[in-house]
Amino acid sequence: MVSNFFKLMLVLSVLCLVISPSHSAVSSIDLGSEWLKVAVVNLKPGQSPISIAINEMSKRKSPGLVAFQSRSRLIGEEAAGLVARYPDKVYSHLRDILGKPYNYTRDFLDSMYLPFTILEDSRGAVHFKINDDAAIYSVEELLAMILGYAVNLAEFHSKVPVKDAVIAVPPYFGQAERRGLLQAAQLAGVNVLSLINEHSGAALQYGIDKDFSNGSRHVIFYDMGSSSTYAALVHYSSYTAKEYGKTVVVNQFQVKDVRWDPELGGQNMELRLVEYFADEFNKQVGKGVDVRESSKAMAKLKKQVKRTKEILSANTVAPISVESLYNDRDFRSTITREKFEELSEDLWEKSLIPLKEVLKHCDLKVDEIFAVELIGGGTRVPKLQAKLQEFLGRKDLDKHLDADEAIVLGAALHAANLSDGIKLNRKLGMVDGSSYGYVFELDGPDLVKDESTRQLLVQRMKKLPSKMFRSIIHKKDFEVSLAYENEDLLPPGVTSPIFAQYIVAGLTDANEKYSSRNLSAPIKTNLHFSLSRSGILSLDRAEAAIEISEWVEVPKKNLTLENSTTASLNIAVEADAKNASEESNDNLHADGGLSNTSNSNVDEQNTMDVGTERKLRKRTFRVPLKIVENTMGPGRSLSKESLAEARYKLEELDKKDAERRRTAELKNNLEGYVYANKEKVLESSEELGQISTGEERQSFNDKLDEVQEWLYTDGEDASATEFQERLDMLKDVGGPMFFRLKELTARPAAVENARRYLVELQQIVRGWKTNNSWLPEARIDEVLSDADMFKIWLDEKEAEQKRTSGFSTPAFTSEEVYNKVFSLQEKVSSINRIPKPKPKIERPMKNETESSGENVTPSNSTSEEYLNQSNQSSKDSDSSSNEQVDPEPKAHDEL
Ligand SMILES: *[C@@H]1O[C@H](CO)[C@@H](O)[C@H](O)[C@H]1NC(C)=O
Ligand SMILES: *[C@@H]1O[C@H](CO)[C@@H](O)[C@H](O)[C@H]1NC(C)=O
Ligand SMILES: *[C@@H]1O[C@H](CO)[C@@H](O)[C@H](O)[C@H]1NC(C)=O
Ligand SMILES: *[C@@H]1O[C@H](CO)[C@@H](O)[C@H](O)[C@H]1NC(C)=O
Ligand SMILES: *[C@@H]1O[C@H](CO)[C@@H](O)[C@H](O)[C@H]1NC(C)=O
Ligand SMILES: *[C@@H]1O[C@H](CO)[C@@H](O)[C@H](O)[C@H]1NC(C)=O
Ligand SMILES: *[C@@H]1O[C@H](CO)[C@@H](O)[C@H](O)[C@H]1NC(C)=O
Ligand SMILES: *[C@@H]1O[C@H](CO)[C@@H](O)[C@H](O)[C@H]1NC(C)=O
Ligand SMILES: CC(=O)N[C@H]1CO[C@H](CO)[C@@H](O)[C@@H]1O
Repeated sequence: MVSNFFKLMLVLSVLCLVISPSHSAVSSIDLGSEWLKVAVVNLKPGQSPISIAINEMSKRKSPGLVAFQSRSRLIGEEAAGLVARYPDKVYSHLRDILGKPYNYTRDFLDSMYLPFTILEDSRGAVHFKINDDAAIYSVEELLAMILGYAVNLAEFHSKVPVKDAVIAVPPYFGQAERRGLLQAAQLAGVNVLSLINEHSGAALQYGIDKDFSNGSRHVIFYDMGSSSTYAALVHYSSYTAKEYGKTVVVNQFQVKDVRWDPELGGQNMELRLVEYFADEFNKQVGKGVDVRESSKAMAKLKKQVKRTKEILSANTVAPISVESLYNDRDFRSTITREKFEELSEDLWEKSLIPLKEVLKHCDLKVDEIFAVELIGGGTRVPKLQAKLQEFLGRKDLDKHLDADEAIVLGAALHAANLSDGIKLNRKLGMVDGSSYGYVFELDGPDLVKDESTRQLLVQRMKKLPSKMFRSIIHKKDFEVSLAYENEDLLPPGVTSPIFAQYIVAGLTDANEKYSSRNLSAPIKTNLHFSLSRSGILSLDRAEAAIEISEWVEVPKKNLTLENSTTASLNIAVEADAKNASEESNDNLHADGGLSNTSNSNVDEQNTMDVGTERKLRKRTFRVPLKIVENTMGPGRSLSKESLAEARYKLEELDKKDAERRRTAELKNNLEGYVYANKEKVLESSEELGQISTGEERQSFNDKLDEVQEWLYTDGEDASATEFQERLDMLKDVGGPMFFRLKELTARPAAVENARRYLVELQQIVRGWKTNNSWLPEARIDEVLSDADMFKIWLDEKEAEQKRTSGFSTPAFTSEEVYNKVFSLQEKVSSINRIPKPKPKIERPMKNETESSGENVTPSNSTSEEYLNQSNQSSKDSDSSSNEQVDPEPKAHDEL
């Protein structure tokens, strides 16, 4: 641990030197199924550039929980405190049920003893019914709250606004999960720079401080988290490149493969213990009692079992103890590590499978692997380590990374690399691949299904990001579905391989419109797909490509040029075609897109025209087609309306949270005021006697008592306004009294101060008169007269105060005195600032005139030059445009 920490510091200090300063902060979020970790890249001087954002309890990881309890929403640590008491109101494992069908989610939650009230939404996914206020929240909405919390932690930690983030996701996250997470982030107002697969985060953190120029290596990252396990094979290497004429070594890594078990993790072991202890408790109690019937009891048991499992990692026996587990009965027991390992017998073999698969598919032997780095909390279990050692035939396992934080720190590096404001000088190229292979399928009227209507679009591990392009020939509007390539390798819980459906519209129309033209090829439909950096596949654009042959009049060129002109015409057509595909509509409707291009090409070549001739020319038009997304099922994205509604709901909750915080603060203020002043009234009763009547004090004291009483009865759950009103009321009563008390000493002190200054002022003025003869007489007289008036005011007010009772409003205040002193001082210092006039330096007149003469000349000539120039340039452009006037007739398009 110590050495890990030291290493981390080392990396950070290296980064310190290489990140160029600027004022932005970006964050990374490792969203686990139980925990979330947040890192911040912040270039404030004096801070380490990449750091973990600790939460309000000073912890480096926060519970990924949202709770709704007595009309409040609580997130993170606040929610964690409620799990054992209100297991049905603290929502967890949201990451694992995002985009999943209802049935899967229900079974999953049941297996975890999570007693949430769930409903099936219109998509077939779940949403949650929150009992207290009958509100309903989607998984996306709850996740948005957690992501918002994460970004708040980042902002709180870095003290600057953080909007950009990279979010780490498990490799088996499918399309619905990735899209859903992006929507949740959008709802939370988080700008996701990219999602990153967890293994890439770890691989980045591993490689950032290493040099692979002496040899490439294969490293496997083995991660067992609380709900899933994966093994990723990563190849590190380096290449040399030229940079500013220098040869530099660039290190890089590529993810070769990743294999997973999405339903195997630390929590499976915990569940084995939970079942074991539940049985034992039932046996202890007898009488057919089943502790499983109480979700509260199960929540308590689960919480304690986590500790028991942790203890077993370092000990051979561990106790468990739960006070009042069920029906007021305590539960106490112990378990040996041996028993625990026996309970989880089948899990140990299972845990090796991802590792074995990744080796098999990459055709590598164990001894070709440089290191197998362990990350994730699950890898702390001794039996798992023993199994891995046995399989790998190694004595020592590689634990060079922080098992908890490697991913989030690596993701932060990625965020820094992607953000505009931050430059990482330490470079590490990263190539990750798609976790799944994808196909597209076409369907529609008159579409004969064959090998062309179902095609592989993305091969597994295809580089992220990528763009794909496919052409098909068809005459009518059709449907495109995107699906997982392999039905046996779907994301957990997903039942249908199809994850997106689109209708491509406008093709039928285009066919009708152009079929009468002299088509030189059948109308093609081009489909443009993209696989984003976040691993999301989508159909971005579709267009119909129409190739027409037509005769056009072109200017006859002189023979030697004819050949080249024709060639350039062809090039022009091609160029136009290419460009049209990159640009959108503008060019496509245009009658002129093509002719413009060809014209300008011809212009350059030829200025002498010898009449026109007819030529056969091929032209390609691209007509954009409309794409309507029509995805069905639980993976469907929230509609625009749902998003707007969700945003409104979240804003309302945020407002309520802010109000709750304000109320707590105002209550605290009121309590503080009552305590402090009750004490004051007691302690300074003598002084108070000088400035207040006994009646006044009694009345204030009574009011304090009254409010105190109220605070612990009706005021317990009062509103912010009620607290504020009472504080204002108390201040109205107590304020003048305490003010008089303060003035009792402050006023004489102020007067003394003022009189001392008035004496000092006389000295200053005397000094001016003798030493600073240049100071204007009038200003000095003004100060003196102000000082006299001030003195008279002081005398008058002091006399008035003597006549005034200490119990009533004072004749004057210390503040008034200080203000008058300040304004006098202000005047004095403004006189002090009047500079001594500089003795005039006598310059011979001749030289002065000479230099001013020099000045005039250039300014005169410059303006002349400028005029000349602009004249000339306008002439130039005239003549050139004359030359450019080209008699060649434009080709007419009758589109
Ligand atoms: C979900 O489960 C219910 C009963 O548990 C069953 O009737 C229904 O067919 C299931 N739906 C799907 C899509 O599997
Ligand atoms: C590369 O290897 C050589 C010899 O094995 C060693 O001297 C050198 O320090 C190494 N360089 C790096 C960057 O590791
Ligand atoms: C950083 O950005 C560069 C340039 O876009 C890219 O080549 C490289 O793979 C990125 N590396 C990481 C770790 O994101
Ligand atoms: C149609 O195109 C062909 C070549 O593709 C050409 O031979 C023919 O003359 C064209 N017909 C018309 C009417 O333009
Ligand atoms: C064709 O153009 C070239 C170059 O512009 C010129 O030298 C030549 O005289 C021209 N020939 C005729 C027949 O006009
Ligand atoms: C046109 O150029 C091609 C080769 O580019 C040549 O074979 C052909 O003879 C040329 N035709 C004329 C008319 O110059
Ligand atoms: C495409 O158009 C852009 C300007 O819009 C131009 O700079 C570029 O050269 C064109 N590309 C081709 C291949 O003609
Ligand atoms: C420019 O020079 C002429 C005499 O040469 C003078 O009359 C005129 O005022 C000058 N203009 C400026 C702007 O100095
Ligand atoms: C008296 C004086 O400073 N004369 C200077 C006037 O300017 C010329 C050149 O500009 C100098 O050479 C003289 O010394």
